[in-house]
Amino acid sequence: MAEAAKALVTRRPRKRPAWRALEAHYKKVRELHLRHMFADDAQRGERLTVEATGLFLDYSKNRITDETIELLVQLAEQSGLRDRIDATFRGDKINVTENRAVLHIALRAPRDASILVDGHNVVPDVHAVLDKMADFCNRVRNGEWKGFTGKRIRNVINIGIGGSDLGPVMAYEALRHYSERSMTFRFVSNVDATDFAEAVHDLDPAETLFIVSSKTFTTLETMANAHTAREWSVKGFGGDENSVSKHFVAVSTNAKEVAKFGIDTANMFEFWDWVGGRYSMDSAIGLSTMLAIGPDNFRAMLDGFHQMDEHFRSAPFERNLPVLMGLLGVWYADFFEAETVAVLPYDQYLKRFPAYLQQLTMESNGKHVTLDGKEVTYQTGPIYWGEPGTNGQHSFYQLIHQGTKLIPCDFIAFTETLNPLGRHHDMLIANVFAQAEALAFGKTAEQVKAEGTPDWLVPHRVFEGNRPSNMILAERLTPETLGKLVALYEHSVFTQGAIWKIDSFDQWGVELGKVLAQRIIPELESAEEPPLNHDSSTNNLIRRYRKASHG
Ligand code: G6Q
Repeated sequence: MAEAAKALVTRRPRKRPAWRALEAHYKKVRELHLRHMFADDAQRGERLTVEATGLFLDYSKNRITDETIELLVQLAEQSGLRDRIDATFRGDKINVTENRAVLHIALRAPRDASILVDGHNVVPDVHAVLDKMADFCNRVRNGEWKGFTGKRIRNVINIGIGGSDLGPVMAYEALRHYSERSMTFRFVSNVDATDFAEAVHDLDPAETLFIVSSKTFTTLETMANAHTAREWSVKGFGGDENSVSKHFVAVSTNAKEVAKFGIDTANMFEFWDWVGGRYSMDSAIGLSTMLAIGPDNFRAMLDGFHQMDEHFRSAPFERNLPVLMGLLGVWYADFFEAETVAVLPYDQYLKRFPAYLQQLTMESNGKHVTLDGKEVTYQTGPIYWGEPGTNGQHSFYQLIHQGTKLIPCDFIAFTETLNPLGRHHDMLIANVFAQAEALAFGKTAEQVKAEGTPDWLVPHRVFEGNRPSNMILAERLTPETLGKLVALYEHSVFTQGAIWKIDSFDQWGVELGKVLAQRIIPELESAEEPPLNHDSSTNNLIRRYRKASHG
């Protein structure tokens, strides 16, 4: 990088010339209404669109002008985004606080690619695990892998939490259409025993396989559930511990702990410390996904991820889907001061997609200091939330249309349905288009009056409009499309992290949660009244619980 460019990158984000220019530019744009921007520019709805890898993004209903995009792209350049992308794909340790490379892109690299971590090409390792997973999945799916009593496996339960749960759950739901319908897939994450109890209540241990998914294999919730599962399973075989090897497999980076738990490491599927939990659904953590949809569909999903990786790496910023979406997010978070983003998939199969994105976006960019440890002076990651349409329309959309908060929306829809029944799909798509239109253009007092509304009611029925949204359209929800969609958001999060100069790949807030409860558990369980040294509220709550549960 040229010296001058380097000097800009080292500046604090708000001191970059493009950020300053955007501050001035914002003052003009905030006064503009989408209604007028569209009226003044007949081509806007066609011009402000990008299509790549089969995903079409219409970003014309955003509160932007051509100049906004130019300035945002300059901001990306002045933030060193190009270098950050190259550093990531090169395997540099860009996760500085954990001194780790960030290489989920290697999980979907083709066999002949070479990506080095400390001089070692990790791509053959990735494919060796994928091949092992495929072989295992084929054997379970065709009945060759039998349970301890010789019955075939009909039920699969993934035990994991956070990144070891949300991706598998989301992908299973999203790709259910492609799943092996003769098998049942369930997911246990919560340490609340209800989660486990409900998951197994109607299952036969002889037909049930548990996948214990944990990068560290030390996570409290997962280990508690895994031990409970082992007791439940072994009991089903009259206490015969030899059954474990037929009914438990592990996905982890920690072979030692896996062996200690009693799972043969031959039945362990490996991944690596350069895969972050929330970026791991396409690693061995996706074993339940592969069991459900089969190895070929899983590889198609990886191919979708890879296509988006290549687009992100090579497309110019102004035509780059993840970069554009990331920059628009920065525009709303830092200039309009929007606190949240709603993700609204108009596809029932994507019902867990917003929950999945919550972790991806908020765990990655919920940070308050820069890479060099300085307090940020601007907003970082917004709150992501959402529900599938059209359901949300009958509840919280009210606030998006007429509330006092600005909520940029990402609509996601498919031109073809996987379940063509009558006119359902046309009705669904009519709704998503209508919502984006209504949010942008609203309804003026004149229009409301012209409908014969009495004067006193007019203000209540006015829609201000000027509510921004993106529309992401794809042809069909396939494994490949899902891979592209997830990678789109992964790289959009990355883009924002680069602008905000934060470490999008650590999660100290989550680590904190992992240790906090450890101190209180013995205080709840000890037979003797324990000395308590918390604050008076926590002490009181502990005493109250002890009294109630110890009788
Ligand atoms: C993800 C987070 C977190 C993690 C879980 C489970 O990025 O680090 O959600 O995935 O805490 O951790 P284990 O896989 O180690 O059990």
